[in-house]
Amino acid sequence: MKHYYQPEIETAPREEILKIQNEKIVKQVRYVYDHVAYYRNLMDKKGVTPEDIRSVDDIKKLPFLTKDDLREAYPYGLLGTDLKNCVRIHSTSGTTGKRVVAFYTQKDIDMWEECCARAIVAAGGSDEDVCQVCYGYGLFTGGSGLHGGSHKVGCLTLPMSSGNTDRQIQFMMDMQATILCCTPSYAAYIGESLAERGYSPEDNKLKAGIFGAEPWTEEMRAEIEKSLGIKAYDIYGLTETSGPGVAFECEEQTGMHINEDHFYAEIIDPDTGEVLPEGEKGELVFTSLDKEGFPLLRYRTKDICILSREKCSCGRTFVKMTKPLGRSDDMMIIRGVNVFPSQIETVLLKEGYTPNYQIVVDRKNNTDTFDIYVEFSKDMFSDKVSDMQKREQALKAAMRSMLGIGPKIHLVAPKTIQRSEGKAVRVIDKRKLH
Ligand code: DLL
Repeated sequence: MKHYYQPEIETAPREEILKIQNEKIVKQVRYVYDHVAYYRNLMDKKGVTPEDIRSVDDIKKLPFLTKDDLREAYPYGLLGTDLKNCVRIHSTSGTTGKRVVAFYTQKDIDMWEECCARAIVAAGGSDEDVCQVCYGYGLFTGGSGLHGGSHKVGCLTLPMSSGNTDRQIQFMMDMQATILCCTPSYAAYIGESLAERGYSPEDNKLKAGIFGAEPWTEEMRAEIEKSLGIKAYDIYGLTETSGPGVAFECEEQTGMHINEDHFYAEIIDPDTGEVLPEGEKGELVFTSLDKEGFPLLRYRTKDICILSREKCSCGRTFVKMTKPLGRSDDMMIIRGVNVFPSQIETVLLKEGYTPNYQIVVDRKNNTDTFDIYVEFSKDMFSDKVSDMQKREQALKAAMRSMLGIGPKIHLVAPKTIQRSEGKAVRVIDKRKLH
């Protein structure tokens, strides 16, 4: 038996979804033009009027918004309604200049929470479930978003926020949590901590996890599923569009369905801005179709992915996006070679290492240095130096064959790399500080 939170829309025929999108975009562009002077100026400069937008096919005529626009318009320049109609803000971390502040009306919050409720139900959630939310609460959108979704589904909600792993485990066991929501790196840490306390995966009542907010590989999924004894589902979103729940995974676990009745997705060539045909890899761009407080049109996410409309066995008809395959600003260029952190994670986990690693890039004597620190597991340890050196050489060779360049590998003792309770810091690029 299949479960949906809003079956009429989640499984609607494509023509019906398109009809809803076409109706919404006409209204939304008019709304933004009338309420957001910053965007009106961009449209005027491009010579586009609201009358030019008659369907989603016309979206490509609209100007893009980027993080630079958000910075320039900070804090109120992209607000879509009077502040008195807004009931909340959320914000991303970062230094003041880079901070993104998004505004929400009550209608925006309801829509966002419904999107998260769809994700929870797609992961098998219902009012029978106990949903432990250990994304951070506060300015970060993760805690509030999944919390609101959990309420809508009717789960018993454990509003844990992030951190204090002992307490997380105590509540997980005592309250018999069945669904876990947090970043994948924190899920891996919880799995590790449970094992350390002598629990096996069967000892918890968890059945599913809803993990996102940072990149994670299929190898990491397998590791988490094993250590917690659950199915691990991906969830995607960003503060600029609302937060988690813009897209979510179903039982097929082959990409995330985008909530297309609220968000219109395009893939563009990040260099030219041209819209790419379906199936091609490029930068994801979102147009929110019905937001009031912070109604961004054609927002460039910098996330690189591929869209697919292939029929999904779950019955949902929403387009699917792959996991972000990196961000256009996440890619490192080391000695001229493009390197994505996800490639490194894939090699480490395939070679039997734990997901506890850190990548350090620096520049010395005009040459890039490239170091990977990774913990060896207890059973890998040998007190013979030559054994450990052999391991480092083998891992370096595996990296070289994946990346095209060989990093210096440092095998470090278990527990020496700092664990993350929210988004993990995987890369330290010291070159940027110069
Ligand atoms: O991370 C919202 C969120 C909270 C999503 C909880 C999922 C779960 P921001 O802090 O604004 O919002 O960061 C947004 O995080 O542009 C992606 O680069 C990255 N990201 C989010 N979800 C995923 C994911 C939240 N599932 C930025 N996989 C986005 C990979 C993700 N990257």
